[in-house]
Amino acid sequence: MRTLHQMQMSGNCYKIRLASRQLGIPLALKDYGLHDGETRKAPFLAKNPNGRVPLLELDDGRCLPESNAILWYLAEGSALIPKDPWQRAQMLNWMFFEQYSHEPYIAVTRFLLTEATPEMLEKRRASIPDLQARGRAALGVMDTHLAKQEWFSGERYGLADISLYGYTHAADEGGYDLNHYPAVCAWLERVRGQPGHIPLSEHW
Ligand SMILES: N[C@@H](CCC(=O)N[C@@H](CS)C(=O)NCC(=O)O)C(=O)O
Repeated sequence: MRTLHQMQMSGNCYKIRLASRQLGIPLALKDYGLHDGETRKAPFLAKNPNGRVPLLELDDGRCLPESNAILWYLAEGSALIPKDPWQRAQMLNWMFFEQYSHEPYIAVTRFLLTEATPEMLEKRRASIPDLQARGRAALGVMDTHLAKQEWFSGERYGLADISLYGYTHAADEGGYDLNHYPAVCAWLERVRGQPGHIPLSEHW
């Protein structure tokens, strides 16, 4: 069985657990602690020189890092990826947006405010207002899009929704007030209502 190297509280890892559950793809989970440094030691670096989870390890030993690449690999050929080339490109557009304009702010503020050690928090405390301003800008972009359309690409739920849900649903933990983004709130409810949806806390 394929193994997901993961941290339970990571939104990037949650994306993979959620998609694999909805795709009916079983995965073995290998857990790492947020602060144990295991992903920066030789055995893990041999699998992913970038030292980060999620990492998908196939039965033949091949390893794939990067949450959105793993999502793409697992969902290939499924209804989570639109068939239409324009909609597929839109899906990628939002998945790149997630990695460049959203996750570095929303995930990082959540990490600093809920998971960082006191030393880490002290070191980065001054950067939090700027990170939050950028995170709010990302939520605003999402809200504008979702006021016009139900899902991020095409007429149905897909990978871009899973990718953006990973950290958006927990944005309040990073100090964001989601009530300012009504279309985002309505979309979060629609995502939660999808068959096979699991919460971030669910482990198996
Ligand atoms: N762009 C990567 C980000 C991966 C990432 O930042 N992973 C964090 C957990 S969310 C991690 O492994 N942190 C441990 C470390 O950096 O040592 C992805 O989407 O998978």
